[in-house]
Amino acid sequence: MSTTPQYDAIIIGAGIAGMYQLYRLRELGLSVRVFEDGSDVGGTWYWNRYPGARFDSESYTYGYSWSKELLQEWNWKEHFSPQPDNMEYLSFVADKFDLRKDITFNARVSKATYDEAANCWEIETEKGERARGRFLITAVGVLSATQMPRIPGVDKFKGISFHTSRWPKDEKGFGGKDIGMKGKRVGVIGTGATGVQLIQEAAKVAGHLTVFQLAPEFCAPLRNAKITDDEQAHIKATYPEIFKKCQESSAGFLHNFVMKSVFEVSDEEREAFFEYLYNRPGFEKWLGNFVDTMIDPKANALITEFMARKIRGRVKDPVLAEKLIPKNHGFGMRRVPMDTNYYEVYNQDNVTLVDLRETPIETITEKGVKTSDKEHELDILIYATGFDAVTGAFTRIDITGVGGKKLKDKWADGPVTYLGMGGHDFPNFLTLVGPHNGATFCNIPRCIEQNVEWVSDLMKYMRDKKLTRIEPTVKAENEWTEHVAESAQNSLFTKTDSWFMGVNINMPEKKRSFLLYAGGAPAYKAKCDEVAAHNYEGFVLN
Ligand code: NA7
Repeated sequence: MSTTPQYDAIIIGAGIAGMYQLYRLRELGLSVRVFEDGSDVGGTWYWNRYPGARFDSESYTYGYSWSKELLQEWNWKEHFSPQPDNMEYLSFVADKFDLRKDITFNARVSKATYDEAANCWEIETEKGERARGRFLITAVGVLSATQMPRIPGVDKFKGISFHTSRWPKDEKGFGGKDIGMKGKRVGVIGTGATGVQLIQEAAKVAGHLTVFQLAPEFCAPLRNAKITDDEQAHIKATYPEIFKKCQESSAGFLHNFVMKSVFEVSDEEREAFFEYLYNRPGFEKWLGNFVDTMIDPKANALITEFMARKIRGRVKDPVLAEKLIPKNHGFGMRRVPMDTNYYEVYNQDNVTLVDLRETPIETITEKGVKTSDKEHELDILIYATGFDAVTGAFTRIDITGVGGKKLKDKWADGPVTYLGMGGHDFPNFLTLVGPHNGATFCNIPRCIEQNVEWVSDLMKYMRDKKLTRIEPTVKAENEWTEHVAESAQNSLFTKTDSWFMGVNINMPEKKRSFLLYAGGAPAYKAKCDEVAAHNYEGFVLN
């Protein structure tokens, strides 16, 4: 008899999604085991401990909404909470709901195989631990598969060096370790949302900071602030309204697009509104703008020109300013990094921008970075080079479905999914925040809750009806996959290369296809609810 432990459900990942899914399934009385690569809960906030890491979502829209007690007990300290506080919050949740007892830590799942005869999944960790579960629920995150650059010599550098998502832990607290940047020659490769957050902190302490920039992003001011006692009381008193507003917005934020064209207002009104947005906190200047700025290239050109002007106003050296202004995409067509004095760091004497389009990196050396013109000697070299986004966390696990079919092969030309929740030939396999899922373009915890609740309702439905197997039909997944592509065609996201489109300079083999869902969170939820109301239409259940 097999000694492999058997559960009703196995969850991969103990981040925000995995933690809540565990809680909900346990409430249903199911036996659940979570396997987590890290040594604690927290997912994104466990791994990304670099200085400057923080929410770009308003903190009080980011926390879990499902426990009134938790909402009242937890005090967010800042409007855009920093990583150590976020990790502390998730640890507090894990303690409060006693989640850790059902989680195996330091357990990276390397293999998951569907056993047709037994109608269950068997997972195996890198260390060889095995477990079986009727359902396999992935909570592996959208940006968790760390991607190092494909540059010769990455293992040559003799100084301190790592990827931002592998920043060492501060053993005493919830944040990252002080790696001693003070006074040192620090290099950062990558200027995405992560690089921007790190650069603005490193510039405060480094003896000299060298930023290696391939292509700039359009950054916009975060405008963070401490939460006052009065604000705290107001937040706690108005949580239902906050979450209602998020639920009604297109991407789960407090912001919603202005549903009129930028061309319906005068030049003066438009300029005043852009200026107003620029001075507002968070993503409002992106997601609270005129709706056509994200759809119509002419409308987008107006906000793009405004943002470029702002950069020119913030960077003293006009030549440098031009290097920091994206020329290959408009504002908001890629993920907008939120900044706090990012552009101003380039006015400091201790900061140098190396434009890799002019002087490409040839190799990493023992001493630093060799570009086409010189060797930049460094003490510390940080890779802020991003992730194998959205699909990477799946394809790095050897996932095998019916008849030996591999998920990696199924997604070779881009993901094919039903509701971003799984696909044909992979029964009882449910992908929280998977590719094509509404939660991928969302204030993520808001949509994670929708995903988890939908899966939990499904589990209850199947148990009540004594059903044990669920699998999407080919028709349903093809229709959804087409719908995902169509929803993106109306937006400007598809008109530029970004991780939204599966484009990664370090992964030329990855096919260009839209990995997210651009139809909006309310439409996604409505579709999921409709599917459930029609006895999980599009799935075969037995
Ligand atoms: P991103 O947004 O993917 O940014 C990665 C950055 O690293 C980006 O500037 C890349 O330039 C750069 N990069 C990648 N490979 C190289 C090489 N080989 N050489 C030089 N520069 C390179 O990742 P982040 O971690 O910043 O952010 C990910 C998400 O996390 C973010 O959107 C938030 O939602 C949170 P490129 O863009 O290819 O020109």
